Amino acid sequence: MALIFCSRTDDPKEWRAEFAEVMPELDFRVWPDIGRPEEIEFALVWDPMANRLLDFPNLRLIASLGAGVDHLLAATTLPDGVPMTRFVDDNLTQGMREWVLLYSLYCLRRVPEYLARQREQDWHRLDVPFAYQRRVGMMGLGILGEASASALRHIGFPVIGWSRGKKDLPEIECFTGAGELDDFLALSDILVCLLPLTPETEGIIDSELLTKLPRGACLINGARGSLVVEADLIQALESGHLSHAVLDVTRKEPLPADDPLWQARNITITPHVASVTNAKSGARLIAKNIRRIQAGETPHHLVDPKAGY
Ligand code: NDP
Ligand code: OXD
Repeated sequence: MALIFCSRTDDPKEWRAEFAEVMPELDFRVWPDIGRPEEIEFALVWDPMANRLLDFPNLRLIASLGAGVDHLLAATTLPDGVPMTRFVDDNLTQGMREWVLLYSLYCLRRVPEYLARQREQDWHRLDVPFAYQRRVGMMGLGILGEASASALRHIGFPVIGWSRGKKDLPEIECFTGAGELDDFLALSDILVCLLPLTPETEGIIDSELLTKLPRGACLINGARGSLVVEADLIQALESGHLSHAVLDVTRKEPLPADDPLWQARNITITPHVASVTNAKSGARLIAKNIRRIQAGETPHHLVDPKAGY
């Protein structure tokens, strides 16, 4: 029973050690040392190998190392009928919840302005609102969006959310689909994006959408860079319509040295670290799905290829 591991960011040594503990019978192979391809039954992937999955004729599971599966669905050659799973893990959710709380408070408490003033040795107060005076709009109310929204609600922000299907969440006003997007945007002082990247959502955060936010709004994108039209975002920051943007993700990663985002005004960039896949808990949840497949059961957290997430 062999698994092929392929990731541009995750450390194979760490994952090998965790699988050795939790599933010692598993033959853990690391791309490109695949051995005999017909022995590979499970693939654990983040990005670069997606176009090579047809090389394994006996594949029974394609497990994404990320919650987002756009990297897999963008591949032109995916084997038919092999179940594909998202990465859904309490540690990943905790990481995102912390990142969203951190940067929502960072925007609320005007930290970027204080940091700029510190560089000028400027000791003055700014007016700062309470959380209950600024509404957060959460785009995407899935595993990560819902957990982050409820944490924001817990510290006093009024929170609204937007998703594809109708939701009913405690203390969070929920908006649904394209028909309710404008009403949702008009109320969002801090817009947090935790949508998956799909053909429907690509480029959704463009100048038209940004104009519908209240003047002075902030954008926090922890999802995927290609959801945002970056030139439109820079323009909205330049004009002052947006007061700040926090991006953990960008269209090109790593962000090239000459990308205008680096120099844009009022922007904070983190290098795709909002929440990082954890090998200890991750190996356990993948092993659980492998055992389900061996028992003839359906794995947890299946991707719906039609919906794109
Ligand atoms: P989920 O699949 O659980 O949730 C996705 C949410 O987006 C759902 O509420 C879904 O609606 C909504 N949605 C999807 N398409 C649309 C649409 N066209 N219009 C409106 N709403 C839509 O995903 P997760 O919460 O687990 O993850 C979200 C994303 O976060 C991932 O896809 C990934 O890109 C990103 N991510 C980033 C990380 C980082 O470190 N920066 C780490 C982990 C994830 P519905 O509920 O109706 O299905
Ligand atoms: C993910 C990510 O999708 O790390 O999990 O971006």
